[in-house]
Amino acid sequence: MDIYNKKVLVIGTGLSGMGAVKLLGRLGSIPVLYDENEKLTEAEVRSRLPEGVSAEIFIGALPESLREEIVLLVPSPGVPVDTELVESFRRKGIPVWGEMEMGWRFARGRLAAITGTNGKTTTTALVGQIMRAYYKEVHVVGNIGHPYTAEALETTEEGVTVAEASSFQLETTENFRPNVSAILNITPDHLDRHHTMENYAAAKERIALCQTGEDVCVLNYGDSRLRDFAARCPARVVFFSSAERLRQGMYLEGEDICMADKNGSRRLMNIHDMHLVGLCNVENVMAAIAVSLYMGVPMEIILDTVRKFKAVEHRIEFVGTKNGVDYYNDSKGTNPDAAIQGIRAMSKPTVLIAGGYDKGNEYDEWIEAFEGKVKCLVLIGQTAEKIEACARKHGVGNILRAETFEEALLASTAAAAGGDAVLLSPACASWGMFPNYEVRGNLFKDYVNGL
Ligand code: UMA
Repeated sequence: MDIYNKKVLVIGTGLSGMGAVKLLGRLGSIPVLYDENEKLTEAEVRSRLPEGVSAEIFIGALPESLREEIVLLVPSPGVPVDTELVESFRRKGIPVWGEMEMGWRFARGRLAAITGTNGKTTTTALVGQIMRAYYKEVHVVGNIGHPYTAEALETTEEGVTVAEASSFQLETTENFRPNVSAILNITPDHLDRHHTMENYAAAKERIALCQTGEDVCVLNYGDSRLRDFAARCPARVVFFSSAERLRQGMYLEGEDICMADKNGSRRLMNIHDMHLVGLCNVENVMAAIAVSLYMGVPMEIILDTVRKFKAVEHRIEFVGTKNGVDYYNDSKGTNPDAAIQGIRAMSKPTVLIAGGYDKGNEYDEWIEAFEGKVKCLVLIGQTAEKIEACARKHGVGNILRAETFEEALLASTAAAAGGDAVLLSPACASWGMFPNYEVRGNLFKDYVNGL
């Protein structure tokens, strides 16, 4: 497709939109940047344009006349693709390529792409670190916070790229074909955007849809949906399992991570030889080992890097002990399933700060996972009422509601005594109160460090 000197519409002026504009500018096409947020100003958006790139900018409304000139649409991940705007272009046969498709089309070298409801950032960061221990040129991109589009033209045939792909980014792929893909797990999340579990799972499966028998897809054997997908998956499937011994693949036996292949099975490492904690992280590590192996890294380098790797920020991150109370930042617990891992990792009576943006999730399973550990639940945001009703139904009695995040922090400290833990693990996205979960987590850490 020829986009040289042609107008390409980029929707959204956040990280991903700016990455797309950078790529389009360097490819010689004419980026048209559009954002629906009327509070933005053209001057503010212009000040964030990548260096040396110019773009036409429209805020709030898109002129009808312009629509005829657009040859390609690049929506940011946060932009739903079932809207009238996107549909109107689709009806005219205009391709809709999101960040993953655009990045992949213009990148070179080999690609490992990782998705899943939970654990994808940790796994991507770990695979990135493993690649860096072996290869000279490594790019880590995508949902992890560095748009693939911004990096695509820096890649060479010798390089390797590791991409964290969200369901939002996979919804807008067409020919996207990683050499090695991984789907870690699929549990309910983002149902406000995808509407049904089937749509959400279908978006995730798109990571492997254009792969062939020359490629590898790493799947979680413990996830029945993914086990079913294996039969339809066009790539060679490699399973990992934390629950049962596999005849082929990676599995956990007692406290050992093992691998079985045509040469038999062998123990790779003990789970206590790594810094990551929790069964979810054992699964992330098994997936990372499999992905890295099929990306060509020798096993001893993989295991050496796994042993050195520390947890990523905002994921069950220990912040410090203040007045005998342990504070943990799990701001990345943005859905009930992720937050279950957060509360499961606590061993002391816990004051839990939760609530936020309503993605249409149900909270029963998460609240059942409290198992009497939560001595006080401090709720914030849009979901506070829904969570409170659900928690009371499950017999959680001590619930406080806070209007602001600051109020919630002060209330959590007041509710905790020496020997307790305070955990920020919201089970909800931060949107509406914060731009992203990093800002939420950093505010929590600043508060704790200032105590
Ligand atoms: N906008 C519109 N119309 C809409 C929706 C948004 O114009 O209907 C505009 C907003 O006004 C805003 C811009 O789009 O100006 C924001 O775009 P965005 O929401 O796609 O955010 P970006 O800053 O571009 O960041 C995106 C990802 N964000 C989302 O998926 C919501 C980032 O993932 C990602 O790191 C980045 O691209 C680079 O790839 C964040 C995330 O929360 C971490 N991801 C979700 C998750 O992990 O659960 C999927």
